[in-house]
Amino acid sequence: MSESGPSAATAAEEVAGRSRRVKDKLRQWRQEAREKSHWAAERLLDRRVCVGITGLSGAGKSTLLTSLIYQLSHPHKAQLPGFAPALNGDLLGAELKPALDSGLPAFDYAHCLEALLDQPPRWPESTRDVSAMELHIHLRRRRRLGGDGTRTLVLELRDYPGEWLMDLPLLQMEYRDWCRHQAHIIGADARAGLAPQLLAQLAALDPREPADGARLEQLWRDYRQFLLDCRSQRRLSYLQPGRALLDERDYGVVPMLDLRGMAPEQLDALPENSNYRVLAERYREYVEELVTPFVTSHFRHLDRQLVLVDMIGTLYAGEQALDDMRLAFTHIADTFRYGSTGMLRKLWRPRIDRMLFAATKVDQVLAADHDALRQLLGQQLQQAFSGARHRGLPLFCEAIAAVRCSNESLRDGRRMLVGHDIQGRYLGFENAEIFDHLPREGEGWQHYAGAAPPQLRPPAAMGAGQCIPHIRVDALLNLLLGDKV
Ligand SMILES: Nc1nc2c(ncn2[C@@H]2O[C@H](COP(=O)(O)OP(=O)(O)O)[C@@H](O)[C@H]2O)c(=O)[nH]1
Ligand SMILES: [Mg+2]
Repeated sequence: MSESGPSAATAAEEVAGRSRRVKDKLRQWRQEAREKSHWAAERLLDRRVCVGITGLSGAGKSTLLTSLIYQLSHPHKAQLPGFAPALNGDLLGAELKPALDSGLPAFDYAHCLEALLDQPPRWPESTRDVSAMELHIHLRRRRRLGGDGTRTLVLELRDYPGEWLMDLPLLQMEYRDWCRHQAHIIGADARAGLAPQLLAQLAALDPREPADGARLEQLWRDYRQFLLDCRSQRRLSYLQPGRALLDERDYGVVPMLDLRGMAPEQLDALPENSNYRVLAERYREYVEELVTPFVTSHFRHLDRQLVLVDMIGTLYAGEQALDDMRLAFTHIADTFRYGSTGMLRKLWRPRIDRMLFAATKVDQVLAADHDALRQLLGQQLQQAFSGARHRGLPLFCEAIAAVRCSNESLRDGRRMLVGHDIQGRYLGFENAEIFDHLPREGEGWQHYAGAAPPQLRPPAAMGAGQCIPHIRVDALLNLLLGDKV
């Protein structure tokens, strides 16, 4: 006998509800699969390319993205003779769309552009997080037999802090390896004299002793400050953990600088509450919860990688700063090394087929120095990447200004740069000449010491519907997309 009454009705409703949910889920899966296969097909057909844009804070990522999107979306105003579709009149325009697939927040183009075009113009506010967007670039397709058509190239742009890239080497190191790595780096000249007390404390931390929470917290605060000082006072690049420089969360990842005489088995056998085990656990958490997901959900989707470098700032900061930048490049090269070991290999078979480095803000120096800057960047890269069997990954380098803020003028027979400083005051200056080779001896570096060019304000004429002036952004576009258009 079948049941009747309210309870039977509820059961029937429940069954119907469940089947509806199953159907919805199936529909959603089918939709996702369709989108995914559409996405994969686009990629196969060379209609989609995913480009990662990174660089340490202040390298110029947001500004370049804004300029790049603006140039491609306004082909009639842009000056992009080095980018063939623009020169040939085949660049029809571009539309910005959210990168729904990525699950990442959208890049705030509207705000960044508003700042640049404001009266007086401003720089976009600094951001320290990852963002993504899609730029649908519309191109004219010329057919030999006449009757032109159009096609669209989807350029997916993912902007993330270069500080995250600096953490990739952690994937290949256990905590004890990282401690030794840091002891080696911290012992070298570049960091000498910065935080002698803290470094002595980190060396004196006994791995066996029970951890004292308050003390470790203080060490973390001091270590974080040390990293910030390495960046602000010495302009160093290779700083870990990278996220310490981006926010104030308590990551608690500090290196023990003296593990001599302790074999790995001895360290692992220490009690759970010992200094070593507690710090090793925090390190493991940092790597597992932050570095690994960055690679699996984000980094491994990239087809191309653009790294922006403040080469001018680093060069004028001196020899140590430049050496540290090369150290960072070497470790980036390592992560691309063919057959890299351990975690990294399990996580990631890079499909990146092209890697570009660009020195930014070159409008801060005379045009005669632009090429020397590119040469210097090239030399740094060659040294860092030589020996890395990075699957023959092709490297390219450029020197650009996303927004050209200066002009050249001749005064008493000397070339000068003229522009406005951040307060809007008109100024003229000459930069210390850049040579295409680095000084051999320490003394030669005097030439660059303290000669860093001033920070400039974006030019005011842009608001009046003119183009955003730039330097060699078209050449960069060509390296990035020339073979796809
Ligand atoms: N002169 C000049 N300065 C620039 C240029 N691009 C960026 N800057 C400066 O660099 C700062 C940081 O740029 P931003 O794009 O925010 O860097 P991000 O932190 O990498 O996103 C800006 O506030 C400007 O002062 C450029 O093309 N020319
Ligand atoms: Mg930014």
